[in-house]
Amino acid sequence: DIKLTVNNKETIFDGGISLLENLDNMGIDIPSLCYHKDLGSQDVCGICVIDIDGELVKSCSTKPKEGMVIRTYTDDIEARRKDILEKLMENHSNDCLTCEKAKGDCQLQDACYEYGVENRNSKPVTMYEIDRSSEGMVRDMNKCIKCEKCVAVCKDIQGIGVYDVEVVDGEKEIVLVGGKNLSETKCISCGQCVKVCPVGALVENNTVSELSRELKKREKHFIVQMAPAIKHTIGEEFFIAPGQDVTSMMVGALKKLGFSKVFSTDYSADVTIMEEGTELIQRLTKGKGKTPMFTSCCPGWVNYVEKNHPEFLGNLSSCKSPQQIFGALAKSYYAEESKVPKEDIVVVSIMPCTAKKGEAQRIEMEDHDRVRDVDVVITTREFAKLVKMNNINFAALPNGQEYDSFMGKGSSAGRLFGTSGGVMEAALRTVATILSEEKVGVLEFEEIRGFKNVKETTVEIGENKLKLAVVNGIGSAHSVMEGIKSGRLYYDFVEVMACHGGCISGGGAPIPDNLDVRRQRMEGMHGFDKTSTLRRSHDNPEIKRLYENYLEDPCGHKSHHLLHTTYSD
Ligand code: HC0
Ligand code: SF4
Repeated sequence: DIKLTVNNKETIFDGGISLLENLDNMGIDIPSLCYHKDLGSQDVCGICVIDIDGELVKSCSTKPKEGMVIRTYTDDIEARRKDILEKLMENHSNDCLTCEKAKGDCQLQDACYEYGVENRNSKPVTMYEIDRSSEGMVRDMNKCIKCEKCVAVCKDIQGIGVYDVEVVDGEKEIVLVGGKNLSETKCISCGQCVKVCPVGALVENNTVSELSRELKKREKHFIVQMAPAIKHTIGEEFFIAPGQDVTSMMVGALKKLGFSKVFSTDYSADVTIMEEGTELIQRLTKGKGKTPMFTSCCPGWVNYVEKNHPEFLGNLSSCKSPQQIFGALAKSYYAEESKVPKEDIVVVSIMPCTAKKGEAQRIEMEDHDRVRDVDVVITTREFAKLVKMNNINFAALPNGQEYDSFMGKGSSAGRLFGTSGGVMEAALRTVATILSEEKVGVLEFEEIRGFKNVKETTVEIGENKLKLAVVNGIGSAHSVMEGIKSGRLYYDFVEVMACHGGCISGGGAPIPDNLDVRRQRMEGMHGFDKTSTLRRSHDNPEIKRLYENYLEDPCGHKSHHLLHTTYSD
C-alpha cells in the first residue's frame, strides 16, 4: 500500500499497478488511446499525462510512489492533451461521417470532442490503399494512430502475429507480416484487433447499411437468426448490464425493422448437437473418421486449421456451424413448409463475430442451385447501429416477446454455445443420453466452464470413457495440436473457440470488451441455463418436429446433403 495525495486528498494506492489503473479504480477517468484493460499499456500515445509534483508524466507507465502529489486535471495537462490530439488529427482521414467506429466506438473522436479539437483536413488522407481483402474486416491505415494494440492482441493473446512495428524512413509503421494484404497473411478474421483499435483503422466489413436500405423496400422475405451470445451482450449498447438476457427486446426490435420471421441460432445449435453428437459416436465407436474430433462451428478456428495445421482438417467435425445449418434449413425445410420460394428468402444473421461474414461467403455454403445458406451477416455492433438508425428505443421495448415458430425455440444447451465450453457441455448432455441406457443426471460440467486457456475433463458414459478438452482462445491451439501430434496429449473430442471466453467476446461484440465484462456475460449465460426448463438439445420439441417431419435421422441422407461439409487447405 502506498500513501500519496490525489487532487489534495490523501489516498492509498496499490503499488503493483500503474497510476492510470489506480485512478481508474478510484473512478477518475484518464483518457488513453493505447491502454486496454486486457493488454495493459503500449506506452505510446501520451494523452494519459497527469501532474506529479509539478511535472507532466504518463500515468500508464508510472507506478505509485510514497508521498507523490498528483493532480489529474490542470491547464497544462489540458494543453498537452490537446496538442497530442491536434498532431494526430493532422494526418487523419476526414471521413468520420461514414466511419464504422464513429458511431460510438471511436476513442479518438470522443477525446477530440472533449478537448475541442477539430478535423481540419479538407481532403481525405489517401496515403495508403484501403485493404478490403478480408471478408470480415477492413484495414485503413490512413486512420491508424500507431497505438500498437492490434500488434499486442494478435501476437500476445491470439498467438498469430499478423502485425508488427517497423521504422520506415524514421517513421514508425504498423506493418503486415507475411503478405501485402490481410487475406495473404495468417489472419483468421477473429476481429480481436478490431475491438481494441481505438479508431477506424480496423473495422468490421460494413454490411448493415445496405441491409437497412433493402429492408425498407419490403420486397423480399427477410428472416433473421440471432446467435446465442447476442442475447447476453447487445444490451450493453443500450446501457443495460452485461450478461442480461434481452431476447424479448431483440425480437421486438427485429419485428419493428420489418423482418417477416424472427428466429434463433440456439435452435440450429440444437440441430448441430444432434448431428455432431451422432458423428462423434460414429467416429469413436464405429471407426468412421479421425479422432480426436474437433468442433468446427467457430470460423476463426476453421480458418486457423486451414492456414496453419491442414494435417488436422479431417479431424474437424463435418457438421456445418449453427449459423450455416440455420441458413440451409431456412432455404429448404422452412421454404417448403411455408411455401416461400427459396430464391425469395433473404437469411440475415446477427453474429458477435467478424469471421462469420467470411464463413457465409465460402463456396461450400451454397446449394446446387447456387443459393447461399446465409445471405447477410451483421455483427452485434452493426445490429445496434441498425436499431439506433431507425430510432427504436431498445431498452423500452416490452418483455414477453417470443421467437416465431418453428425455427425459433432453442434449448439452453444451444444457448451455451456462445460461451467457452458450452458446445462441449451441450454435446455431452445429448451424447450421454444416446450412449447410456440410464438417464444421466449430470447436466453441468464445471471443469470445462470458465476462463482457463485449456480445460480438460474425463467423462464416463456407460462403458465409454471420454477424454475431453476445451481450448479457450486460439492462442492455446498450437500447443494443444503439437501435443496431440507428438502423442503427449490424448483426447477424444476437443472444442476450440478462437476468442477468449467464446463468442461472448467475438470480434463483433460490444466495445468495451475486457475480462470483467466477459465474466458478467458468461455468468448471464450460465444463469439462463440454470433456470431453464429445456436444458438438452434432443428434448427440444421443435427439433423433434424437424427430424420427424423432414430430416428423419441425424447424420442421415438428407442431413448429410444439407448440413455437412468438408474443409480444404
Ligand atoms: Fe457463436 Fe455459434 S456459438 S459460433 O460464438 O457454434 O458467432 O453466439 O452463433 O454458428 O450457435 C458466434 C455465438 C454462434 C454458430 C452458434 C456455434
Ligand atoms: Fe490477428 Fe485476429 Fe486481427 Fe486477424 S483478425 S489480424 S488474426 S487479431
